[in-house]
Amino acid sequence: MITIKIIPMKKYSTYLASMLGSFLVLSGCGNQDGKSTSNGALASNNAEKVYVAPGEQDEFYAFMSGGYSGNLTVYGLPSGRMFKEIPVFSQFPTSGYGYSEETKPMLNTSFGFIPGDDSHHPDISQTNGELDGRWLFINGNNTPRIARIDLKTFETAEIIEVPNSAGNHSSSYITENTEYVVAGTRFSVPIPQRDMPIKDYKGNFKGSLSFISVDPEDGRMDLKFQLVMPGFNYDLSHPGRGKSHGWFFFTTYNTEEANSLLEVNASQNDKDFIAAVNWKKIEEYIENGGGTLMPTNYAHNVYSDETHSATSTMKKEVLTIDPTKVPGAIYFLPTPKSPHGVDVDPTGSYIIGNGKLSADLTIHSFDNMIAAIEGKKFDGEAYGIPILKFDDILGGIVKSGGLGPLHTEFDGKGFGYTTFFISSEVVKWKVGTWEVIDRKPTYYSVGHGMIPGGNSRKPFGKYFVSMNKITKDRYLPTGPELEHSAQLYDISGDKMELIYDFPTHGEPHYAAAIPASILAPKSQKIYKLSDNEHPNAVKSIPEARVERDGNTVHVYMAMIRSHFTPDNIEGIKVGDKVYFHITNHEQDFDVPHGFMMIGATNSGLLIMPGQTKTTVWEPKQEGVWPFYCTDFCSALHQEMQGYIRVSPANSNIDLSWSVGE
Ligand code: RUQ
Ligand code: CUA
Repeated sequence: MITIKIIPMKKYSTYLASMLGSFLVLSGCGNQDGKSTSNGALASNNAEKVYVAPGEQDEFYAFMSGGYSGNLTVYGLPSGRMFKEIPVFSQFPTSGYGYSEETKPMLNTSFGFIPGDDSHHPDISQTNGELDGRWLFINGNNTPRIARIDLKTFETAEIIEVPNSAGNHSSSYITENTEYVVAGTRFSVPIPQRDMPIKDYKGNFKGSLSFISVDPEDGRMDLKFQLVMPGFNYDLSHPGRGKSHGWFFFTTYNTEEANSLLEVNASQNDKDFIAAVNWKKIEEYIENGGGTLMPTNYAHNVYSDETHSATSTMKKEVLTIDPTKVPGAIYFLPTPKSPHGVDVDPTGSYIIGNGKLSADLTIHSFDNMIAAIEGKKFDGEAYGIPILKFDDILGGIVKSGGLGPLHTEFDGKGFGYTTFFISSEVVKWKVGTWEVIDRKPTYYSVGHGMIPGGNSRKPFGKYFVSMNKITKDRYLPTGPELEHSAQLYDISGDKMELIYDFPTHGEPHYAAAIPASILAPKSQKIYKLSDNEHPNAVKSIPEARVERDGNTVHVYMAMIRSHFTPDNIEGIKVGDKVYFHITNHEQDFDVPHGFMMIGATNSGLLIMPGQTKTTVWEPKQEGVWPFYCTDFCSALHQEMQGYIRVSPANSNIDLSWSVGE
């Protein structure tokens, strides 16, 4: 029996709910029959702007989060061509990531092996507040993790789990010298986790904000400290930069601390907070011996390009910080209407709160914030954390005329671009005067927007990409499921111009883009075979062999156009566990070989030049079973195959192997 309590809603939320409903109805504009139309954005000069002629290359790399695919996709701008899907938090049969013995440890967590996740917010490493293109960080939202992608190899190089967190959403943004990548919890939980009644949430659950340091040389992550904050929902975050470098800003909602029916109960307070965290002050506190080590359990997984293998280490403690013990380090900035995104302009002077139940944008001034802190002008406190006075810190209000602002990006020319989910539009406004300059519809219901370098001191303000939640009639229908849609706007002039639509994969929440001129020259072409330190690598043909150890058989195999060494193996028995350790001997760019074995209960492998990968096969039936190369590598690719003879468990056929006999 379900009892429904009627909770009085404020008029405003009723209004919003009905507005939301009507916008969704309005936004279906019926071109569902698959016929092309000539209206809209495809004027010929717009076509030229996105046309990258055959053989030409794009101006930007755009990295789009994969949402519930758990991955990251790479696109070119302006063409919208997809170049690659990079597996991060999910098993990926295309390459064998998460299936191969070498990469399984990457998906290890304190909960065990996790084959998927929900990735949201990529951010590219910076030096002096400018994109340096060394690494990209992205969060796993569901089982809290942060990954580092190496932008030389476009491979996931490291994943660190975030303990005491749940719904790792206000992540993975970096400070302007990549000192820290930050991971904040969306869902507050008991810290440490324990069995307790849910209704005792208020005052007892906590929200953790984690600061993970990044080694400036090799990018290695290390969970430095975790702020244990009041039990709000920490939604998004952004670093200070320039004058505000040393601060980090986190939005909160559900300052009501409701534990049920949040759509109503977490919309009661007129204002929630942006938490301003002075991490440099916290560093000082830690240097003076502050903080408490808490026992916990989290995985730290690191991939090595030398051994072509990952290791997973379980860490056992985390340094926690009680915010009330570090006076002067944390303040709450009141911000209207359940803010979602918090964004900082390229100069670091303004902190933009995007109140998702609001029409206006609230701009906090960093200078005003510092003055208010110095003047000790507080409006009370929450759980011992001082609340600044809204009017004292206000820098301005953008009267947007839109509804449901989510995120703001900057073009580096003095303008902000804010996405509005409910009114399905992007609004361009001027930093400092707060006047609205332009607005354009999005098709439909935009989440994040992205300008290359838009979260840095130096954005490249040529394109704006809107990442839309609802696709409806933009493409040919593909059954009930449609890919999400991105739209490209030319923002080089005064007015934005919608020039292109392209589908995206999974649900790209945020994206990060960088000029190709920074990344392309550094892109790695092969792995040197001579540098291969995989313990099971076959670095020269005479090392190829097959060895038995009880019921386990190790096949040490080499591959080169267009054969395997060995390619005939006998003496395998039903019930054996056969490990194929395969080394690709090619030393040319773009010559991977693949490997698939009939009846193997995992994916195949795709092995790059100079690389070694391992997969397991457990033969269940006697017979002679083939394997082959899955990647069309030469004119004789179809000849790249081999056989394995599987005999009964009790047979006495000797183990033997050969090639060319
Ligand atoms: S958050 S738009 Cu992760 Cu806005 Cu999705
Ligand atoms: Cu190797 Cu096809």
